[in-house]
Amino acid sequence: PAGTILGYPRIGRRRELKRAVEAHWAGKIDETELERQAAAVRRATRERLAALGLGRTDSAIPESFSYYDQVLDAAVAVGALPERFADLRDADGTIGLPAYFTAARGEGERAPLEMTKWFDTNYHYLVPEIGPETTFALSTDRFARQVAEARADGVTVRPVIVGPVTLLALAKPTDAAPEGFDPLTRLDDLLPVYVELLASLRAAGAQWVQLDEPALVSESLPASPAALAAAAATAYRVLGDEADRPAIVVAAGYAQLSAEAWTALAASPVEAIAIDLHRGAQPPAVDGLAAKTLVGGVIDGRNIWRGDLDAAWGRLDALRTLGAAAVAAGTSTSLQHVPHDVDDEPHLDPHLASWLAFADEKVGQVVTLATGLDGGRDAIGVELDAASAALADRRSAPGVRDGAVRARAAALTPADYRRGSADEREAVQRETLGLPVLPTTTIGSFPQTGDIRRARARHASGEGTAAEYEEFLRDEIRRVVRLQEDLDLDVLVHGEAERNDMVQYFAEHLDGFAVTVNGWVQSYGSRATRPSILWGDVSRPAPITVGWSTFAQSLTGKHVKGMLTGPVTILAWSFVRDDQPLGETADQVALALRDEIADLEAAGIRIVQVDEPALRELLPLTQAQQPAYLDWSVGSFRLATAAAAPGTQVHTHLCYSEFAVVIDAIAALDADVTSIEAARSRGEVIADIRTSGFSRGIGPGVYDIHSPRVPSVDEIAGLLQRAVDELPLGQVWVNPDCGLKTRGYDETVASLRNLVAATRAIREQLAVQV
Ligand code: THG
Ligand code: ZN
Repeated sequence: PAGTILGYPRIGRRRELKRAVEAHWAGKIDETELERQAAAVRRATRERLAALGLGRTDSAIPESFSYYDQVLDAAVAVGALPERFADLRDADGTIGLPAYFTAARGEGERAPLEMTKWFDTNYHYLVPEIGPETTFALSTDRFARQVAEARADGVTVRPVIVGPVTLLALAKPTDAAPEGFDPLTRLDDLLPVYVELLASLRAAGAQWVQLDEPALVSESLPASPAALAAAAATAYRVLGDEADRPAIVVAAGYAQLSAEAWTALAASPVEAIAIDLHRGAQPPAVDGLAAKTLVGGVIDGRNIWRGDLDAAWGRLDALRTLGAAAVAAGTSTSLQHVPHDVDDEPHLDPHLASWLAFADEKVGQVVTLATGLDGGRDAIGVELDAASAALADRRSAPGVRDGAVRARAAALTPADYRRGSADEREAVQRETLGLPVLPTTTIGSFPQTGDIRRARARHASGEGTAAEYEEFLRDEIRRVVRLQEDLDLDVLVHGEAERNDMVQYFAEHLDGFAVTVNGWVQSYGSRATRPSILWGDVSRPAPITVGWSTFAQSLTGKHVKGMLTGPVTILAWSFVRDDQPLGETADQVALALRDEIADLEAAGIRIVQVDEPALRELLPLTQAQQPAYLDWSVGSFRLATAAAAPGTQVHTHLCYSEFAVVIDAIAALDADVTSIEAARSRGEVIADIRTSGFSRGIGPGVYDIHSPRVPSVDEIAGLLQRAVDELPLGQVWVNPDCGLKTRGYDETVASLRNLVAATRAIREQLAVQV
């Protein structure tokens, strides 16, 4: 075909798959019913894609369904599940849904596979565990069944499967593996199973298969680009030389394919290569292309702008100069990173809507470009002109550029990014805040109970009065403050019952943002978020959090922290305008937060936390781009916080354990206190803090909030002891790993009680030593 997409959202337009899967987990529907509902989602997708113009019989329609995660799907297909799930397999060794879901979610003592971010996206995949002992064998016929299912409906789909190089490159060694084991060394053992898998797809009627190899674009994996390219050369020679297989398209989206990998794939016997021409540049002419189809990924698979279709056409047209047998239009990545359909957003401003393309609109763009490839530019002149007109309209639309916002940003000087001496701040704060040694606090959110969700939903749907909702939230704050006083925590929070999501809440209260109703994007498994759309210059029409924070402060003699989400995280978890550098947009958000902090201070709030859990997430994959990123991201945080008075204690919170990777950036944030996720890798985190010379307040989380387990007093005291042994006493704070929003109240109260008791025990012991 002259056009295709690399993958499509799998959760269903109304999150039908989430409902089905969660109902199955809850025991409400059996496996047969789950399979039936999943098949209905797949059928609806195929029919939708055909209606949008992808061919039913030319393999243009991808089959990219997954019950949970595409990496787990590939690991399961080749039998690469660790030993702890072995007894969940069927008698013949097949990995069915019970083993699949247990590997994804864990069960009792059986830990799930680790989850981590898929390249630099907001999607999280499950990390395969592969060791020298892993036995590879075809362990499910699910991919083949899906091909057959589509054929029965008259559709020849192109199954999408994570390729062997990426599967191994993303895997971590099993517990049984020797120190330093590299899963990539198992490639030769793995390939025969892919050979068998491809044969089974052909037998089921597949004419093409798409093997996803985004590892070939990354410079951030343990294996070097050269090692990955060498593995790809081996893999695609072996797979390509087999006769009994569908045609292969190797898809390497998410960034520029490495030069080595490009050369290797071009020289291999695969039939097609799909490259990212949105993030990546046109590759050079190399040997082997004359026998290949090139799929030019000119439509951005991970943002929601209608974009410059004419420029996309130009890039695609240029690709034809490389001498490939054929060129097809494509997306830069799977469309799993964008919502389904702009037409499903009745409340979006029509003007804004005309600038957007979600998955369905992007399919339309690909179909348009494919028509152009077949019939020449004139055949699509009308569509290209319409897209250009929408882009011009967007450039000049009110709100996209706001003179006051721009003037303020233009007037910034380096001094606006600097707070006074950190040592002096520390002295003032020690003097005035009156905090004990080892101050205890929480990250910010308290459990979001069914009551809170229901009240918010009622309010959102226009039921009840605003005053009733306010009073409900005030009651909630009263309860949370009283609870924290009873627990005897030192620095309190208001609990964030008013927030659905820590980014969406701010997006709803800032100019320049829009929010969606049905714009769900899978985050992991059955979970999704609705990223906000940052489309215009950002400003703050009115204070956002000040009322809630001051109300909470009025209830207690202890300090209540103001709670804000930082500029980098707001950008990372939104769809962000693509017409100016991210750093400029981040600074606009920072200025709005700077004003919010000033208002919090004026209202008597003495401690303000600005969360940046996504600081690490946006770190570019290519090392050459990392310094510039750290520069603007750290800069925007500093711009947000630098106007705070020396006596105002600025906190930040980051949730990931690879602390070492960004320790310098964290220090450069110049926050007074930083809390981090550390319960699962505490030893390393404390060692990293010590060796880095990080000298400000630090709260390495003392318990893992991702599990309902209540840590004992002894356990927490042990962790604290380690922190006070290795770090200066005055530096250490005591807090959980992360916010408590997803936990229940029973375990939260029990855990916090133990946290306070453990802190007291260590304080007493220290007093004795002194
Ligand atoms: N907010 C936003 N983006 C995020 C996170 C966030 N991206 C990264 C990380 N956190 C993703 N983690 C989660 C965790 C839980 C859920 C989604 C992403 C989740 N979602 C609910 C669901 O799918 O049922 C829906 C939540 C809702 O109703 O709004 O549980 O914290 N913006
Ligand atoms: Zn966190």
